Amino acid sequence: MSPRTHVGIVGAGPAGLVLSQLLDRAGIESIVLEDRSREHVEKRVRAGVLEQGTVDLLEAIGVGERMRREGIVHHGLELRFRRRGHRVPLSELTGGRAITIYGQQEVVKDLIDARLAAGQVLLFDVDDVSVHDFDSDHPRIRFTHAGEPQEIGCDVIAGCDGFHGVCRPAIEKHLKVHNHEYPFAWLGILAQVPPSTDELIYANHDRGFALHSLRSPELSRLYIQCDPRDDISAWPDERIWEEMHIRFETDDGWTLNEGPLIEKGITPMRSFVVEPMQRGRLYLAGDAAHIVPATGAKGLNLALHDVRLLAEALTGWYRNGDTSLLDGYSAACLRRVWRVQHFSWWMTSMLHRIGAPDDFEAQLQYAQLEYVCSSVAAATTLAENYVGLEKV
Ligand code: RFL
Ligand code: PHB
Repeated sequence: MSPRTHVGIVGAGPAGLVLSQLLDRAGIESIVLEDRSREHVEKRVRAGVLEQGTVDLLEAIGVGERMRREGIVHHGLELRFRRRGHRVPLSELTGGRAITIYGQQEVVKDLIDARLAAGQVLLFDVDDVSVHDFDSDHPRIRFTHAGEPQEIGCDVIAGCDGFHGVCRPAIEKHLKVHNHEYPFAWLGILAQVPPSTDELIYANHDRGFALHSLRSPELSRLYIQCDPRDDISAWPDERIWEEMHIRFETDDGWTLNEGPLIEKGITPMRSFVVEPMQRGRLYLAGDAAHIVPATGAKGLNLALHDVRLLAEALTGWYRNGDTSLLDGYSAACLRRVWRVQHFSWWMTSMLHRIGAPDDFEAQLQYAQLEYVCSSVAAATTLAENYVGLEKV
């Protein structure tokens, strides 16, 4: 007999771990399967900006304690162009809402600790994961663990295995796929140096976009737009800093602190959505179903919105057999997915340079940036989307 659980969750990223935690609190069992090691998922440097709603959710599920202590709350951000900075007062424009800077790998660490402390089954280093029979009432997940082939029977499979996972490909022939690749990528670094700014700086420059973010009072996180075909070896540390200095430079003598790099990598920019996000008893959540370009800082936040809806839907089904929320899961998620896709595309288009300096596209970008920085209505549009819309 293979072991059984209510919900078989593929992937221990933010989506899979939060789903498991939410289900546990509703008395629904789950097993989480992850193909990488615990050390790998706890060290993977990715997102850093948590919306107010994400912070509230993490607090509500009992994993907010360290985030409250170590997370840094930001009430504004800077748009920098034509060598000048312009502050967007996020909180002032959104009735006091804010963002919190707290690394995704810290969120993942807190969630893994909570899952294991609650005695939940969370298997790392599994291989050959495959999903079966989700068109029936008895879905199964097969995998290998410690060299042994294994199978889990469950009521429902949650595909939380990210963009390169196995769950979406298992149903992709039934889905409509929207894919838009941008002609640029981000080169991201984590540097051991106090941030040169108190608030995030999004810079539009003739040589391309640059972003100054942070992780702590000692750690800076910075990105520059680069060619998606670039190899990281073409970017020695000195070249990266030189380019950053140029793109962030202002007329009022702002300076950029340099320090040793702890991490660097190149990430392509794409917008991707599949519809619907479900097939039979297989439900996709997070990056498995959609990717947004990182300029809006939305991927992790959107992933957690999906699993909140999925947990609510599963809770209704287990409590009273009501399938209405499960049936409407994809449609409910996609409303926010498309809002966030639009915002992320808009931020990306406004800030990245594709053609020549001062060409038609660049002039449109400046017109839009000037508008956002001079009109309360336009600034509010940016602010309310950036901190996260309450209702979509
Ligand atoms: P994840 O985090 O990719 O987790 C999926 C997990 O599934 C595992 N997996 C498998 N497990 C079992 N069997 C298989 N066959 C499997 N295949 C894969 C993987 O190892 C992994 O552990 O997806 P999830 O949970 O949906 O979370 C999504 C977020 O990780 C992602 O959207 C964000 O990181 C995006 N993102 C940002 N989001 C924000 O909200 N704010 C930000 O500031 C932000 N900045 C970023 C970002 C992503 C970036 N990169 C590197 C893509 C900055 C960057 C540079
Ligand atoms: C980050 O801190 O990693 C970060 C911040 C803002 C973004 C994307 C990434 O838009």
